[in-house]
Amino acid sequence: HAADAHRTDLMTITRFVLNEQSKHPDSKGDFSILLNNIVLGCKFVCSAVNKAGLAKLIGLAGDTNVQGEEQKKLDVLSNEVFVKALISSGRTCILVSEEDEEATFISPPLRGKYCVVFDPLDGSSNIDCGVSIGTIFGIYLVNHLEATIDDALQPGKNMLAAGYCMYGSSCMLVLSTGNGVNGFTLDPSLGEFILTHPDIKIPKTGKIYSVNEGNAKNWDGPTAKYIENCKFPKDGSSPKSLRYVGSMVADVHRTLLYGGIFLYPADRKSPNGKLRVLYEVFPMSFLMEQAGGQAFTGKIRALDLVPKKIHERSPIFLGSYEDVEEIKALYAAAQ
Ligand code: AHM
Ligand code: MG
Repeated sequence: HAADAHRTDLMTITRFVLNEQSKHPDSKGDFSILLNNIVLGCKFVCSAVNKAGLAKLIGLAGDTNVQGEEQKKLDVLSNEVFVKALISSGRTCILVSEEDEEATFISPPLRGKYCVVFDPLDGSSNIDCGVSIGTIFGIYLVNHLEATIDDALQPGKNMLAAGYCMYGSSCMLVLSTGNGVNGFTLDPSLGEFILTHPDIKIPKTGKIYSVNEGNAKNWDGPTAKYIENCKFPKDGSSPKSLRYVGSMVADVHRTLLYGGIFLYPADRKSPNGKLRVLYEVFPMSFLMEQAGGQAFTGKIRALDLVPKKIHERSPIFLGSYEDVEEIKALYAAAQ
């Protein structure tokens, strides 16, 4: 009968977050309002991504529309939708987007207490071939009135919530408000995200590693050794499988559900790796820890990083607890 309840007693993401918030007696619903606006942005991007192939076919993308203005690229369009939805929520004070060089400070009367860091459309090189892409976001609380850039440069462990939305064969939003990880699937006929993956826990170890091996010639010793062990295990276990989409959201989502490890290490050409601390490394690390996994930079726990610049990068190793332990041991031994 549990399955039946599932089908008729729909736990939407809004209801879920309101439930969680009712546990905090002083909550005034600000977080739910903020989240609703993020959800709106995700629904918009989902619909735009689904139409992207069609739009191309009938000659819309990159073309001029009836007003004579050029059609916006999907990542630019997504960013505008998120920025406007977030500002209009009246609950934000600082926005940091991968698409905007500078942070946006919101002034009264629309100023609120949340700082939101986000990548509106990550993995954009995958748009034109229809491979999964996603949105990543993190939320901080700012407790004082005059927000400064330092309020966006907090360590990841201070995040109040983090999540991503994956635009794949289905549209899925994965969220943590610091109390475990839950996954919601968009029911397109209802336009609602429904709880389908309650309390996600990542397996302790996994059989998959996920990395861009094309960079191998520039890797450092511990990364190279770890990948060598994945392929030629010394302890008699079976080799791991390699899966790499090249969309962080898709690669991390699979890692979260199936277990294993995702790596974007440093290499000689990019000593800080590729991925951005604020809106890629931190939210994904937060989710991993909340699901029982780990996230490591090659030096420290990823969530302990204190970024100095909003678009800073860091190497990242995240996934199943035991798999990340192994790479930590290799880096410790190389010290
Ligand atoms: P983007 O922000 O330009 O889309 O780049 C970020 C993406 C991540 O989604 C993905 O993990 C990574 O870049 C893949 O990089 P690479 O092509 O170097 O393997
Ligand atoms: Mg990105």
